[in-house]
Amino acid sequence: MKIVDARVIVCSPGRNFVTLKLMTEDGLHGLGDATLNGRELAVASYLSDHVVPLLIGRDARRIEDTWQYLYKGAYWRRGPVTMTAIGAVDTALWDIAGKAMNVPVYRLLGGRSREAVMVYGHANGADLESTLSAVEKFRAAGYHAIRVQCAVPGLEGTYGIGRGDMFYEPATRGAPPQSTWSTERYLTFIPPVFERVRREFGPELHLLHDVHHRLTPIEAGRLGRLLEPYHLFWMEDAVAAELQESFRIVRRHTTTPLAVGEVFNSIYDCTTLIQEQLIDYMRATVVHAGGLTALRKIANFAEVYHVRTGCHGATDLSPVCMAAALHFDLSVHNFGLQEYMRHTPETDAVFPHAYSFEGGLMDPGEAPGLGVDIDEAAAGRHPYERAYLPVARKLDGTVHSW
Ligand code: CS2
Ligand code: MG
Repeated sequence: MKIVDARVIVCSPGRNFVTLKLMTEDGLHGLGDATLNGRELAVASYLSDHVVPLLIGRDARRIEDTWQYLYKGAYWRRGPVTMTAIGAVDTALWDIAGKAMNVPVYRLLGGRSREAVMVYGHANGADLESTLSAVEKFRAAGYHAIRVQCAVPGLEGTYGIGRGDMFYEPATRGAPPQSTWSTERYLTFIPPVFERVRREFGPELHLLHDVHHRLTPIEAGRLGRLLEPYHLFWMEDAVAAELQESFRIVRRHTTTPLAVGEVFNSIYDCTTLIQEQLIDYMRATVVHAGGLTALRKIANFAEVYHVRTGCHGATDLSPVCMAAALHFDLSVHNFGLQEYMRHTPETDAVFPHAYSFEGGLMDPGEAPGLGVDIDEAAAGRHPYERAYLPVARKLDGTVHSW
């Protein structure tokens, strides 16, 4: 089953997406998400200029071999651009394999390990009252798990706070916006927010919080300890994890469960974190960690060390990645929780899909392959527009950690 053609489709239905479409001689096609927020065209070029010429004529059934060929054969290993491109090819090949065998991808991955996939929604607010009403909206919509973010008074543009009702988009078109940051104000402000949320909503709801890599290890240990009475499901990205050993310090100081990894693109980014059981949830995802082939290996390795999965699922991961994540989540034994930021109606129209949400749970559906397609005519009506994530500066102007 030879690959005979490939297209890299860049579109912007509300935000930018890069999609790889592989076509086989049998008339099948497979899709892979290749979106790297704020650096989209680098991946598009990596694919069209360097990878697609290697794919034409290859057997689409050789998923593992193609992964190894692109990873080990390139000499230059790892990195977000490379791994996103490999992830796109790998995802498209799993999609083709499912269609060729007329089964949904989760069946190829070992079948259902659970009835459905629990997801968490994003309750954001510009102040405490609007944050509480956002939590209520998600609770009423059936979510069992809710991430709570609240703008810190006196700081301009706290990252992670949405614009619009039940919708959140991290990037902004044009030049990178700036936000301000103060660890002192943040650490004073956040614990009482959770105290209030627990008081209003009771003990059952799973609550999560994303620190967006803003703290040092000892500050993160302090925040984790302050949040212990409100028993979070997880505290996310408390510290940037290039230095995996940092998490030893965080772990020593708190029993709040820790999640990290949305920026990871390789198993080598998390070997210490996993083997030393320094984290509870691994957030690497299909698109940025090299596809289903690579993510399954990370999950299987993590299973040995009591680490569960908690895939990143922001709006900058396209519905193609969302579908792949749901097939993965449904099948892998050590699944923990899946992030679900709802895409805009324009995005959903470009990417018709079989996955569905009901009562806080999602299911990838029974369509063969991933169960997601791209309407290329609709995509063509939304041309690419350069966009960036914000840059954070401390109150004295110093660039702050992401
Ligand atoms: C966030 C994202 O979803 C999350 O947990 O951290 O907003 C993330 O910052 C963006 O997806 C980055 O592209
Ligand atoms: Mg995050």
